Amino acid sequence: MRTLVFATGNPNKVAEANQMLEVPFQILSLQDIDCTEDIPETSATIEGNALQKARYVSQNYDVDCFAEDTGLVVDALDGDPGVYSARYAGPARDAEANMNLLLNNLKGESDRSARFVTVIALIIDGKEYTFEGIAEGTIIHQKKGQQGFGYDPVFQPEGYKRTFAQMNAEEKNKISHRAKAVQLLNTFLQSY
Ligand code: ITT
Repeated sequence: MRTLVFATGNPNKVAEANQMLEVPFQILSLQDIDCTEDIPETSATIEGNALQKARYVSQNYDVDCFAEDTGLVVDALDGDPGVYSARYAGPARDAEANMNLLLNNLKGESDRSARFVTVIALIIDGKEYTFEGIAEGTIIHQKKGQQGFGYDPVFQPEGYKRTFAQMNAEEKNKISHRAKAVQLLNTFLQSY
């Protein structure tokens, strides 16, 4: 079976991809190819970061691979935190601090519209492809729910009265930005 490296340091994402993808490829992690260094993520866009990670692994390890980047784009904040979502409140990548800063910056703001954007960049047989998944929603005024991770407690997806953090993984994965991008990758690879 052909192999495809998922360029993420997060083993949970590899497991999730293995579950969600129904493709004739074995998905390998960075650990599987002995890539342990920090991969640069210095682009100014979500798509740019996904491509940067995939190119790094493709060029340095000579493998077919894909990488993903996700950001929360808030209209009233001119698209922030966007590509800087993980480190919005500082280098500690602290989810609570990130949400507190976001709620603070939106104080008194009536436009609460936002979206999660995931871009997957795939490099296979030397060619590049990107797949984008978007979940539209609003930023509520207080955190609600215990499930999920990151900004889930403050993000209420369109058409729902609950946040992502008030949904179980199965429910979130039917409508999430990441699930939509993975589904596009799935369809592409099935007919590759
Ligand atoms: P890698 O290990 O794969 O590099 P990362 O830690 O850089 O992942 P992401 O690019 O996946 O993180 O996400 C950037 C930020 O967006 C980070 O703060 C996450 O907590 C948050 N985030 C990503 N997906 C999310 C989701 O489904 N729900 C809530 N927050 C999310």
